[in-house]
Amino acid sequence: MLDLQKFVTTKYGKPIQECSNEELYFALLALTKETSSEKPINNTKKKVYYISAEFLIGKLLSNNLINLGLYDVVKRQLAAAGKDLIEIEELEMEPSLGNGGLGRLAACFVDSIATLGLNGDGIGLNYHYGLFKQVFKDNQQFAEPNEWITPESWLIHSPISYQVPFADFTLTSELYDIDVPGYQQDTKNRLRLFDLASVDGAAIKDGINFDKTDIMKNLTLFLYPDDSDRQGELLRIFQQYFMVSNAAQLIIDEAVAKGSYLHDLADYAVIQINDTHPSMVIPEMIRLLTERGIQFDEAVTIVRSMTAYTNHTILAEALEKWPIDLLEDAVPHLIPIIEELDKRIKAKFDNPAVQIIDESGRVHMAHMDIHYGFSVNGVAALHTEILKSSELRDFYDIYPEKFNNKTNGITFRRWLMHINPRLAHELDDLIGEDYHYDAMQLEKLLSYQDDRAVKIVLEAIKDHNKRKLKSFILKNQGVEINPESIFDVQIKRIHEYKRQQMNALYVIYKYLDIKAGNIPERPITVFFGGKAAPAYTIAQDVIHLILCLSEVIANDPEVSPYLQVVMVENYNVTAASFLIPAADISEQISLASKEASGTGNMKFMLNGALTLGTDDGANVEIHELVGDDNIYIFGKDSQTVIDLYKNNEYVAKDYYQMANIKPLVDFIVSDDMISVGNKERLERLYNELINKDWFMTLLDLSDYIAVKEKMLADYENRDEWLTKVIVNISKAGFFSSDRTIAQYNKDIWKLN
Ligand code: CJB
Repeated sequence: MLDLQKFVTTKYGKPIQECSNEELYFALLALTKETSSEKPINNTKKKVYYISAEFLIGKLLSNNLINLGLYDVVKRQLAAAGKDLIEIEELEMEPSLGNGGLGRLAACFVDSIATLGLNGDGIGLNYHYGLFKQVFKDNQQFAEPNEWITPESWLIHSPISYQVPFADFTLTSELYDIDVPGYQQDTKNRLRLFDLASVDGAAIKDGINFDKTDIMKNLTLFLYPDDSDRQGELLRIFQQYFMVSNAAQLIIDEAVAKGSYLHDLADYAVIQINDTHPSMVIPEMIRLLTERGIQFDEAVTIVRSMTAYTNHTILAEALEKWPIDLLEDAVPHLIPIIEELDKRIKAKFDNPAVQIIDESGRVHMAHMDIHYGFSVNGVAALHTEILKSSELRDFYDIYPEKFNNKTNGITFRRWLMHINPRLAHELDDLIGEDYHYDAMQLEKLLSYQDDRAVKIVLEAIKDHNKRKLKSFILKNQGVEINPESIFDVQIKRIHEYKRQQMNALYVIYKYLDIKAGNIPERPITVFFGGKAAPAYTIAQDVIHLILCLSEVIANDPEVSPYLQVVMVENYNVTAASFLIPAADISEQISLASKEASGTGNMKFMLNGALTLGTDDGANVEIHELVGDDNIYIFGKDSQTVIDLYKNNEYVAKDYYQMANIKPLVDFIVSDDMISVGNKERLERLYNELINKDWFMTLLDLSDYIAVKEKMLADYENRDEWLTKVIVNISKAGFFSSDRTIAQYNKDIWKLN
């Protein structure tokens, strides 16, 4: 049994009571690293390499303590000495290695791979300033470098290093590992982050602008550096190639060390390509194999039998397509390989839609992945069906056997046990701990759906979590919120297809309704959180709209007691861990067909919030699991939307002219708004909505308002609402990432 007092005294020569929280944080970091360093690395023959530009791992202390079985004892021993683990954990910097769902999914997956005892590492880059830190000023978003790496951290410097060739120079990599101990597992895996020793933060000028030409200094500074110019595009190619060349060299070395003679490489390794950022691993692996004496044809066969591709979006802009001349400037040695791969496809298929290099000389990474990998998967049932029937239809016709669905999932260690310990303990008491290992056991909770006592406890837990969120917001932003209000939460990357602007139009509706004298039964707090890509102007405008609305409402004494809008600054995993357990309403309102899956929707459901959403992504599966009575669905379905696009039939102005909609949209450019905002931004957004509205906000707005009003009314029937909450928690087991990973392994990786 752990004796934390002894550990701390040995380290600092004084007892826990006399240590600062900072000292205790570093003691716990050391203890956790030591404990996981004692675990052997999983070294079974075949291994999966999950290559991803993003790993949004969040703070690791509690998560690792939970997985190592130390959380409760550490918490107890600290408490006995008058110290609070939650306060200590605040001192940990959150790694800034991801942007959104894609990166968070990768983090959940490495946790689940380790937890299932499978041999698999994540491979990515060690971005020093990661995704930018978001700061609000003048009701606008500003981007600052996010300095998260401290001298002592989870990173373990490895002796592994590779040479990575580019057109004009060769770079020498460094490797940093982060241990990934699975939940109650004897072995561990690792997250492996490649870096360059010479990277230098001094290259940054103001905000997140930096000299894009000096690759030695900037290569791993930022995740998704601005690529609106040629130099920026080149930098992204440099980053992606650096990531996959290191990965491919590591994969070969590890396989050879275990006895592979390369012809049998696929018996030792399988690569999961997470979206198209890592796609260059295909030509790079072919290059390395041929360099090692394998014939080109055989190299292609080997690579095809060991690479699988996951598609995470149907938005064309998010699929990498690099002009061949740009690739030539960065990685000329890959060009003959890519051209040969393309030539073979052109010889076989007379269809422009499936070519790797298109007529304008762009290399379609997804197409290369599909032709030269053995598996293509979507991330929710609806998404995979859309890939097969429309987006990737021509590929599906050629390779039906390659297509499969893997509905996303989330790790319950973080998204239940860590962020909502009271709920987890209540579940332990009610249904036992089997669900820790088999999430489907949560269904046992269904038998309590009419249990008054359980409902009272659930309500008290929600109330507690609302108060915790209140302190978090007060501390971070100096804003007071009302814990007695209904918490309505939309947290995700800011993007037009996710339709934060529709939620903002609801807020305007509610504001005007209250002004007209209709006082809500209970106050409502609408939370938004999310970053907008610095080059995505309309997304910045949406943030501006939300921040202006927040100010207008806060300044209006007629409305502010009943309605508040909070835009959480620098939304990240830590903020999510406070927002999700406190939420009553989970906003999942993307335009149907556009959200590949969503994973926030799963986290909210597990923590007892009810979904207000479209039949999109994994919402469809949530809907099926909980039934019509336990979810609030609105809006046009995906087929209708797909047809509207196909026939070019949607005209935003027709909706704008409607009597209930026009005043809401017009409010965006009202004097009230312009007095606190930036006229140009507000007018641009207004014009975008009435003239274009590519993601059909106005199409679903009336229905959205009606269903949200119904939801707010239903909230007042506490007994029925809590029944719905119980049903949602009970049915969340399907969304465990342990289930998802077990399916990847059974159908794709075939490890063990
Ligand atoms: N996704 O976060 C991103 N970034 C991208 O560039 C493309 C997709 C998200 O991936 C998640 C994990 O699969 C999905 O749940 C989500 O719908 C998708 O937007």
